[in-house]
Amino acid sequence: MERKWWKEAVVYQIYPRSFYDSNGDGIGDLKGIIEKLDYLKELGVDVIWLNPIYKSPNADNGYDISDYYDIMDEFGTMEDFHRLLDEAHKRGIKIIMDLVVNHTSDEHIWFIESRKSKDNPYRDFYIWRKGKGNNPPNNWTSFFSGSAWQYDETTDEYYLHLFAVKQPDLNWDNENVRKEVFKMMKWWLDKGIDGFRMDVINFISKVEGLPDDENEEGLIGFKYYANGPKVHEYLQEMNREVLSKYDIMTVGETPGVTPEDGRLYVNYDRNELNMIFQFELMDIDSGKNKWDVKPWKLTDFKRIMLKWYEGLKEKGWNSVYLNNHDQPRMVSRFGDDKEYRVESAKLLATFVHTWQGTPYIYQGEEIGMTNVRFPSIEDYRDIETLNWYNEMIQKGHDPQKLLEAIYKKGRDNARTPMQWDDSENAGFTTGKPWIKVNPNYKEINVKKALEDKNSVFYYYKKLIELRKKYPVIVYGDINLLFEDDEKIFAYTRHFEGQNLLVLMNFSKDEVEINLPRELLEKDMKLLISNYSEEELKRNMLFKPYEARVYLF
Ligand code: TEU
Ligand code: CA
Repeated sequence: MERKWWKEAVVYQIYPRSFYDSNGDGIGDLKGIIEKLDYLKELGVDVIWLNPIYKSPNADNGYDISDYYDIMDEFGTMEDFHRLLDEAHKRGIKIIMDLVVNHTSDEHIWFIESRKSKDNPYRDFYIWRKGKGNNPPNNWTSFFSGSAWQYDETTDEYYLHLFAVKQPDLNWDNENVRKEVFKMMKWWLDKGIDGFRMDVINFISKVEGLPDDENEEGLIGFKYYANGPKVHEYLQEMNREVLSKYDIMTVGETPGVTPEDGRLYVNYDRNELNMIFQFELMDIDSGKNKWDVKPWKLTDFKRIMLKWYEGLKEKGWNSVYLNNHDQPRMVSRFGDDKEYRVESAKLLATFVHTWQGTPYIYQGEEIGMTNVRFPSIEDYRDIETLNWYNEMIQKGHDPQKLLEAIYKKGRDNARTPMQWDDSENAGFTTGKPWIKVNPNYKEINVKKALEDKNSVFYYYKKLIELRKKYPVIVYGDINLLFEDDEKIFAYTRHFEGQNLLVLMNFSKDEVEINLPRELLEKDMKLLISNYSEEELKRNMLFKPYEARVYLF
């Protein structure tokens, strides 16, 4: 297997708005990130992925970009950005940027021009269609509730927006759109950035004719733009024109992708992307839709991860993540955010860092931050959450039940400010934060974590160190043990004579693990565990959420 720096790297995702506020306006900013680089250096991460920092009216917190060549006012200036890149590089940390090119803001100059007239040179940068009588051109729905079409009076046509009304979709079939995007990507790469995370990159090619979806459930129209007909042609063109000219890493965000589709994006010989984010694991607890939460099973968890491991094996590379800025906090979703918060946060980290693939840490995960339960809908900021809530209220649903779903799945769970210390507003800002802090910040914060050698933070630090020391953790193949067990997740890994045994109890019960004889006979060296050495004398009796990693 070919060694690559981005396979060995650990990525840390920063949501700048909620990371650290340097000037007291209640909004995290680039200077704030610079101030915290030493903290990230201490943790040991190699790459920072920055959520969008471009100029934006913030309908969707920066995913609606009005100028790709400028920095969002609240976040600082281009000079601040250059300093951030420089200071990160000085510490040996790379920076990848979010590339949001399925859509722009409706305040982007291209769209302002586009909507002016049917013969404007930019008209064809977006997807405009005539309505069907008084109805939109087709029945597709938006991720953020309602129709995916917005009527525009000026020219008496509709434009397509898969996300918010303020996020019109670009028309990738227009060669000039692709040229502009590639030019912009080079402009950033020439500044020395180290790669891109590409927002919904598998949505850029829509099926010709934009047909009605006969299946009127869930996200209507999805199959007509997810992994569309020309997506691979466009990504190969992007690779040829831009990516291949730099030593960078790329990761595509690709909702609705199976391992078969996945291979087409990441197989080495296809020259498209290095990695993608699969969503099958994130959908593990979804019923009719993300808000309809059903219990998840460990056997499904294992099955999905194994399928992706086998699916990309030797021909491509996986990314491993359990949360991000769109998802609930992993310890609340897959662990226990009460009695066993620390243990289960460490257990989940053990999985992310010892499975095959590049691990992605989302800010705050490394101190075990949890979901939040705001008392009122007024406290929420996320457009997806608010649009859904309003739509459901109009349909007559019970507000309290809606809040319960938001507590489990709302995106603001991940967007509350980073908890730095136990002072007011968790030390995130001296002003009024743009979104309230999680009230548990007195208990869960960075200052406390750094003072406690048994903290979640130091466990992450150690996992990252182990990854650097033992190539088997990066490159080893995987063999699952006890595949059908609903409590135990266990596997061995092998690489060039190095062997690893990972044992994890994903339950609140004590569980005895009966290792197969051939493993019992081996000389095992414990590399890391989330219970104390003293307790480990219990041998193979595993405490709640206990995790151990052995080298043999
Ligand atoms: O997310 C894409 C996406 O599919 C999300 O709508 C996701 O399914 C949803 O958030 C889960 O609840 C990306 C970005 O990560 C997200 O923050 C943006 O809002 C979205 O694209 C539009 O740019
Ligand atoms: Ca600020």
